[in-house]
Amino acid sequence: MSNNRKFSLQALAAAVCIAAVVGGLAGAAITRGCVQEAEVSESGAAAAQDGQEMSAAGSATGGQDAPNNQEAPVSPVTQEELQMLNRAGIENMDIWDSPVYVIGHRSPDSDTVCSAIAYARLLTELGYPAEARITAEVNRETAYILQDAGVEAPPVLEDAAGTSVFLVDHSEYAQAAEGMQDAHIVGILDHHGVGTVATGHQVVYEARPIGSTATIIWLDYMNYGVDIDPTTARLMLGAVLSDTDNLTGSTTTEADRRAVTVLADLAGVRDVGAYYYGLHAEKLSYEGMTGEEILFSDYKEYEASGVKFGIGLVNAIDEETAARLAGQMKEALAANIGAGGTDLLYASVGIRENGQKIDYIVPADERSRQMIEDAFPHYDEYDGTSFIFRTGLGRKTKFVPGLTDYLAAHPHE
Ligand SMILES: [Mn+2]
Repeated sequence: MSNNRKFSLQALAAAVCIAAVVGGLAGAAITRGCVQEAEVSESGAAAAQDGQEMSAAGSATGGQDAPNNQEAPVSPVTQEELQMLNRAGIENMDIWDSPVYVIGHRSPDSDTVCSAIAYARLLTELGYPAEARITAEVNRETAYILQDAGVEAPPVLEDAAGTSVFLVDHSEYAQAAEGMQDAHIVGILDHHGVGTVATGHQVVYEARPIGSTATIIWLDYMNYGVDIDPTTARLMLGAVLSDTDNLTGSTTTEADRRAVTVLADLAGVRDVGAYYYGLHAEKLSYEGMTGEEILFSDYKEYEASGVKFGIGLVNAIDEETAARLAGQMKEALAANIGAGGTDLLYASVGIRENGQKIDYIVPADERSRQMIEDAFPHYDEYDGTSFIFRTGLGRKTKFVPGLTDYLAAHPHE
């Protein structure tokens, strides 16, 4: 009895969480409360008890006007019902064309590719035929994850125009597949800032400030009541570990940590550390690649206050390697500034030493260089090629938000 009650209260708390997520901005604060309630069952139960007292008082007051309301209290939402309600929540997805192509961003990384595969499978299981697509060939790390799981890389979608697409891991036209402006977007699943993609029709739109898109998909599998097969679990595990740098990245949350534990178990991966080492070693190996290939291996473009800027992300094992990679990309940066309309262009080489993140920011030209001087004057060193930030300048957490704020405060004439 008490077990049942605790369970249904958690389901209720989860239902409120979903409502909060659907509620969008206003939901953000509530969601945080929900997670706490769901995690700490005792205080969760206490909080829910308060809720019951409140609703009891509410129905008593309402009862004076409508006596019938005193009878038959509304029963709590069960887990099965919650899953049914979540499924109902995507019923109006406005699909023109089947299958729906689930696709991530340009310069596909492991989260973008594996999330596309995992979410296409989820949609298909839910009765909406979907297929994963990618914008370009997968990188070495992703190829390793796919091969390890025995999965083929999805086909490249050359032109998204006229197709029904579900975006994962981005919501920015500048980062999206060719032709996306003329595609029919049915949904977005993301863990970045809200981008430029806009629709007039209703869409599935789910975003959370957490470590990886794959973690959101893991939550969705549970929310919709769909089992995760071992192969899909292995892909999602690789995606979470990659995007969170083995759960050490600044955007990592308890949700990501729990996802890794559960997905590793489902995938039969006993040594998560060894699995991460395998894919990480592959990622850090830029052997045989040109400066240009390295620069664009994890490259993203942004637009803020009418200024278009691009940042290529690279990881190095130590500072010596970072300086070497920076030098290797310098020429490619200079050759590519202005290509595709970029006003500013950078490479960002990250090193993680003793739990400390160091970033080498390599500007493509004088304007890009001056912008770092202006927007991030707190850099520790400039070695003639790179600005060195010894407390880190993460692309998603500091670099892009900082540059966006600076550009908004200093509109160029
Ligand atoms: Mn991601």
